[in-house]
Formats: sequence, structure tokens, C-alpha cells
Amino acid sequence: MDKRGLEIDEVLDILKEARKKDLKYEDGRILGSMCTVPHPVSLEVYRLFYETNMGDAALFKGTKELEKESIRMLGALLGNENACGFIVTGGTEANLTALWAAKSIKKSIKEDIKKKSQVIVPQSAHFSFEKAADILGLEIVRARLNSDMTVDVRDIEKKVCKDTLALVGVAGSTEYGTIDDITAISDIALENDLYLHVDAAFGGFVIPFLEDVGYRSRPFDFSIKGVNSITIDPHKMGMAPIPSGGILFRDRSLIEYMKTSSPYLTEKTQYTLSGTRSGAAVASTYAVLKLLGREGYIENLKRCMELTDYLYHEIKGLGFDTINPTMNILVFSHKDHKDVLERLTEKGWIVSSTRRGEIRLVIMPHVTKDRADELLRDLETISWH
Ligand code: 0PR
Repeated sequence: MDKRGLEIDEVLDILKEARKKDLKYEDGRILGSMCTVPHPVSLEVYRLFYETNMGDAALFKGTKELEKESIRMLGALLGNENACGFIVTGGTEANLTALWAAKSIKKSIKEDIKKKSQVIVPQSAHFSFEKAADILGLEIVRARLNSDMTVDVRDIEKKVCKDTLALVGVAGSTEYGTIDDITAISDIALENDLYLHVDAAFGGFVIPFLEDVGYRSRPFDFSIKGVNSITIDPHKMGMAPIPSGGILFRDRSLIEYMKTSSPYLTEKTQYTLSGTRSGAAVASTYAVLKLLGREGYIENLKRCMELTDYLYHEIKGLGFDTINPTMNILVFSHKDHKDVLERLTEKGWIVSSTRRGEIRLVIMPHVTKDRADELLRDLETISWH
């Protein structure tokens, strides 16, 4: 650190230089990200709430009320207005919190878990479950996928054993945007008295609106009896700024065992993994939910799905093998051109690939029709040569 502080202009110049090196969503070339330009109201909200801390919520009662209200709105979106939960840093923390809850509930019943408990997750599950299992000392068991890339529920059933602690279903998979048969997974969970978590980090702000924009949906939320918790990330399709993840539990009894108490906290108790936690993230999530409402999210998704559908048909027309999209994630490949990803990268596109090597596009709100047409022209040259 410098001995003496710099002038504000000097610091700002350094920051601006650094920012110039960043790519911008607005450029419309980022096609592999699940994040996007947040709603502009967030800027004003961050200014208002920048010092607030949910880690000591008794100091910030107003902001805490906004968190409760945000969770109530998210719960209502997910079929349970009485859900409880928290705004956390993202899907990783939300998934970790869910498995932590599952483990602490089991610990409270059987004081000692001797053997490593198992969590059965679909092969399509996000890598955050690996991290969570490592941190919590759990073992991940991966269930096979069907040819449509949803989890093979019979394989989950086969893998359930006396060491199984929890099951995970994915509603909006990272790679393909597919939705698992949560109803069938819930039946297995109820039959075997297992905890069930649904990862709807991406799908949580998509699936509830799919039918409104003319697409097929699938039940995935608290309306299914066995679902104990759901991850839903406002900083993905929720249009809130980073960091904003949501972890929701069916009822309070599920979080009781995660409670920590401390005499030096004004509120005395805390439930989240993070201690000090951004109140600005909470307030801006609240503001975006209130400003957009259902209609705003439907409008947003409608644009994304129209563009996804357009790209799907055009890319198919160019001779690529395409997978019919469930949501605004489009996956395709070309048997004669294994290097599509490389060629698109050379042309300045930021795309990602699946573990099987297909190209994966996430059609977020910052992707425009003009950029989509530009991409199609580049794909056309690739498919010719
Ligand atoms: N669950 C699912 C289904 C996800 O897709 C992701 C992230 C997570 C959990 C973890 O969420 P956080 O990253 O918020 O902790 N999926 C994207 C991925 O890993 C995240 C991402 C976002 C990647 C923006 C790149 C990017 O530019 O691919």
C-alpha cells in the first residue's frame, strides 16, 4: 500500500483504465454468460444502501424488512408465500446452504454421522455441489441422464441407500437448460424420508413464465410436496446486480439447526454462511422485483425466447445439429466442424461449450437481433468451409 493516499482523480483514472479492459454485456458479444446488464435502478439503490449490513440486521431493520419481503415475493413465485430464506451471494452459496441445512437436520436427529453421507445429484448438476460436498464432508453420487439430458429418475431410485442424505433436482440446467422430473424425484424423497433440494438458480426466473410466452413448462417448485428448498438467483434472469442469489426453504423448521448465536451481535442470531452481508444487494433485488413485476419478467423472457427460437431455426438451417431449447439456452454442434468454438472465438464471440463439446449460447436480455444476425453470418461462413 502507498504511504500516502492518491488524489481522487488519480484513483478514478486507474479504475477507468482497468474497466476499459473488461468486456461489456452491452456490446452483445457475450453469449455464454448467465448474467446480464442489471436493471438501471440498481445504481441508485446501491447509493442509498451502500453501508447496510444484513449480518447485523437489528441495526438495519428497514433493510431486513426488504429482505423478508423479497423472500416472500420469490416464495410466491415458487408456489409458497410462507417460504423463508435469504438473499446470498449467488447459486453456489445457495446450494451450499441447502446441503448444510440437510446435514444439520440429520445431525440433530442422529447426533453422530459416522460414515460419509451421500447426496445424489444429476450428472448435469452445477459444479457448486462438488464444492459444497467437499466443504461439508459429504459424498456426491451422480445419477445418469436420459437422452434428453434430464436426470434418469430410475437411476436415482437405484442409487438411494442407507447413507443417502439428500436428493437434488435441477430446474434449468447450466449446460442445456433442461428441467428434471422434480415430481418423480419428490416421490422418491418422500418414500425414503430424504431431503430434496431443487437448483433453479437460472430456471427460477424462467420456468414460471414459460407458458406465458408460449413454451412448455414443467412443475418444479414448492407446489411439489417433497421439495424442501430451492435456489433461485436474482443476479441471473432476475435482472438484479451481482451479488444476488436466493435460497428459499419450505418452512422455518428447516433452518433452525443452522442458527448461530453470538452475544456481540445486536440481533444475537444469524443463519447464513456469510456473516457480514450486503444490504444493497437485498434492496436492489427488492427494487427490481417490484419494478418489473410478473409482466416485466414475462416481457423480458418473451424477447429472449423469440431470439432463441429465431437462432435455433436459422442455425439448424445452416446444417448444424441443434437441440430443441427448453429455455433461453441454445446448444448446437457440427459433425464436420469440430472447431466451431475456436472459429467463433477468433471472430470475437464469447461463447461457451458443454462437457460433450457442443457450442452453448445463453440468450440473455443483452443479446440483440442485430448481433444474432451477425453471429449467423459468421456461422454461415464456418459451415461452408
Ligand atoms: N446452479 C446453476 C444451475 C448454475 O447454472 C450456476 C451458475 C450456479 C448454480 C452457481 O451460481 P453462481 O455462479 O451464482 O454461484 N452457472 C454459470 C456457470 O457456472 C454461472 C456463470 C455466470 C458463468 C456468468 C459465467 C458467467 O459469465 O456457468
